[in-house]
Amino acid sequence: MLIKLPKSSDCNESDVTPESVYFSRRSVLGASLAGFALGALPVLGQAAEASRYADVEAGSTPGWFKDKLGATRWQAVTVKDEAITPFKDATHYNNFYEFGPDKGDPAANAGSLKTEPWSVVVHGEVGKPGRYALEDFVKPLQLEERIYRLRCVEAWSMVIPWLGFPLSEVLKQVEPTSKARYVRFETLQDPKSMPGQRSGFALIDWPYVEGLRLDEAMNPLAILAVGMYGRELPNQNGAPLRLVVPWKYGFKSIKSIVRISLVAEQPKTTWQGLAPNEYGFYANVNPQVDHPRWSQARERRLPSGLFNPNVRTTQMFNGYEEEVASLYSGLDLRKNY
Ligand SMILES: Nc1nc2c(c(=O)[nH]1)N[C@H]1C(S)=C(S)[C@@H](COP(=O)(O)O)O[C@H]1N2
Ligand SMILES: [Mo]
Repeated sequence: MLIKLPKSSDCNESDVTPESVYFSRRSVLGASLAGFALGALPVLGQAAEASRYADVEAGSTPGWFKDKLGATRWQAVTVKDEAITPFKDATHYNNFYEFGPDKGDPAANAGSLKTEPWSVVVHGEVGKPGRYALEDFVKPLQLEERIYRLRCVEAWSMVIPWLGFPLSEVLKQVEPTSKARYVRFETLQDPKSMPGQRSGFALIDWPYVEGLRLDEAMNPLAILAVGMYGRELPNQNGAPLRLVVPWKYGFKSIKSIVRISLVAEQPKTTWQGLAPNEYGFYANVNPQVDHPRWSQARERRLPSGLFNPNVRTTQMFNGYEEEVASLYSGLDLRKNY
C-alpha cells in the first residue's frame, strides 16, 4: 500500500521550539523525507529509532510486540516543523475516565489494568466474525510509526508518535458485508480494575463506545495503535489497542478496545449520548464551529504553562484537510459537528 504524504499535513509554523528528540530524528533522516511516498522510506534499525525517544520509560514489552517492532516502518507519516510532545506530558496529562476524571488520574490508577491476555471480538456485518487473541490479531499486520497531532475537544493538543496499523487493513481482513455502514468500538468493561467505572463518574453509561462511518474508518489516516514513542502503549494511553483518528477530536480515539462491530445503523456513542448539543457523532476538528461553552479557534499545545501557554491556531480537520475533506463533501459541518 502506498500513501502519499500530502503537503497539507505539514505544518510550517515555526513558533515552537523543537524538542531535542525532534532534531535528532531529523538529523537521522535528513531532508530526504520531503515529498516522499511511503514505499520509499528507509527502514531503520530498531535500536536507532527507539533511542530517539530519550525520555521514554521502558515498558514491559510483551513478546508479540517485540516481534512486530523489528519490522516497523518508521515515520510512515509525520508532521513537519512541529515538536513531538515530551513522553512525560503525553503519559501524565490524559483523559481516560475509566481511571478517574482528572488529568493525572490515568497515570496514577491505570496500573491495575491487566492487558495480557487480551482478546478482541469482531462481529456484526462481517464475513469473518470471531474472537481474536491480540497476538493473532496483529500477526498479519505491519507496524508503522505515525506522528500525528492529537487535538482534544477541550482545546489542548499534542504531537504523538504512534505505532500501529491502518484500521482499513483489519477491516478488509474481516470482510464487511454490503450491509455494513458504520464501525462501532467498545472499551473493556471491568469495574474491578477500572475505578472510574465503580464510581459511575459523570453518568457515563459504561462501556465507553465510539464509532465511525465505514468510509471514514477506511481512510488511510485512521489507525489502530498498539504503541507510542517506540514502545508499547502505556496503560493510561489505552493499552493494548486503541483507535487514533487524527482529524477528529480526541474523544473519538477510543482506548483499550475489546470489541469492534460492523453495523448498519449509526452507533450511539458515549459523549454524544451524554451531551448531544456539545459533542456530535462526527467530531471533526473545526476551528469555525465553536463548542457551546468555548471557542475552538485556538489550542494549547503541550507542554503548556502559565508563562508560556504555547497557544496556536487550530487547523481545519486538525491539519489533515487534504486527506479527509472529500469524506464530507455536501455535508453541513455546522449541523454535523
Ligand atoms: N475508553 C476511553 N477512551 C478514551 C477516553 C476515555 O475516557 N475512555 N478519553 C478520550 C479523550 S477525551 C481523549 S482527548 C483521548 C486522550 O488520549 P491520550 O490520553 O492518549 O492523550 O482519549 C480518548 N479515548
Ligand atoms: Mo478529549
